[in-house]
Amino acid sequence: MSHPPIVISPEVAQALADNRGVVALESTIISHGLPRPENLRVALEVEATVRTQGAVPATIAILDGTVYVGLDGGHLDQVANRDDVSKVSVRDIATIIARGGSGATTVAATSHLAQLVGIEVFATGGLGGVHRDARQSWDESADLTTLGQTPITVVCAGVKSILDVGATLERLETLNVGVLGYDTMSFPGFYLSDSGFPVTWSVASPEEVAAIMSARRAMRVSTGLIVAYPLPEDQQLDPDLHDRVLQDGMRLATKRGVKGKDVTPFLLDHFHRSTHGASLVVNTSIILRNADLAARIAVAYVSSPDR
Ligand code: PSU
Ligand code: MN
Repeated sequence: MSHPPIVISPEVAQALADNRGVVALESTIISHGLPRPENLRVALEVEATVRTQGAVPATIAILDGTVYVGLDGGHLDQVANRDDVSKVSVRDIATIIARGGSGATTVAATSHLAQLVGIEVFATGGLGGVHRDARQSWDESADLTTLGQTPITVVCAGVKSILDVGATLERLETLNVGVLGYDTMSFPGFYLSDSGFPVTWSVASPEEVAAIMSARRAMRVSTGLIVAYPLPEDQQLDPDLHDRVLQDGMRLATKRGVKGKDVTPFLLDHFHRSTHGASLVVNTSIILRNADLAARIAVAYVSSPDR
């Protein structure tokens, strides 16, 4: 290959060298999770939010065979608007690189690449998990198994209600993935503030998360740590609307034979259409809030005395 497969932007490289807070950001959310043109707008706003808290954003994607950690405006525009950007999980990374292809990284692939270059905090919207029909389909996101072997702290609003939340939490326990509720004892349900499932541990400050990260490192606990950050109740999607749209979406997915990695993007798109944009507003607030908290955690972590 004539070019190095990983290019870290000068800003991100400098921040890592100087021990400043860096927050990894995924790109599947941009290419497959949000509609155009809001996707690019949100991607830029998320980066700005991270900067406001004194950290450096590192959005990760693969463009024409090169992994970029830290995207410039042109790169972000390509991820948002090119039609040949595929959804890339860990198992796809090497194939896309070798073929000179382009791909947007999921939570799994972003976590893998982030820890590879030494980034320890990551913000996203929602994780993948165990699908509701998993007993038949065996559909479980590689986000879970990857977090089971990747030391990274992921700030998210739980997993989407399109998934089996209880089964997902059980799998996270089996995989030794840490779960902390941030200012809550309930695991959030993405569009909804409360999934109805409790968490074991709750934290209330970035410093507390940073202390747990340091202790994990000292004890060689090398799995992921989820910081589950719910939307305030007055910002969540109307629960009745949510339940209706979810039922419809799942019926439609079955009827159209949507399978595998297309299921999540299909249901997200269905939500955005059927709620006439209401789910998009909620989705955007979730991502921005998570980016804000992740940046504060990244800054607290690099400043913590026992690191
Ligand atoms: N949840 C969201 N928005 C998303 C995704 C999940 O609210 O865009 C994306 C993330 O990139 C996540 C992926 O890692 O979907 C999970 O897909 P799958 O279920 O195919 O593993
Ligand atoms: Mn799947």
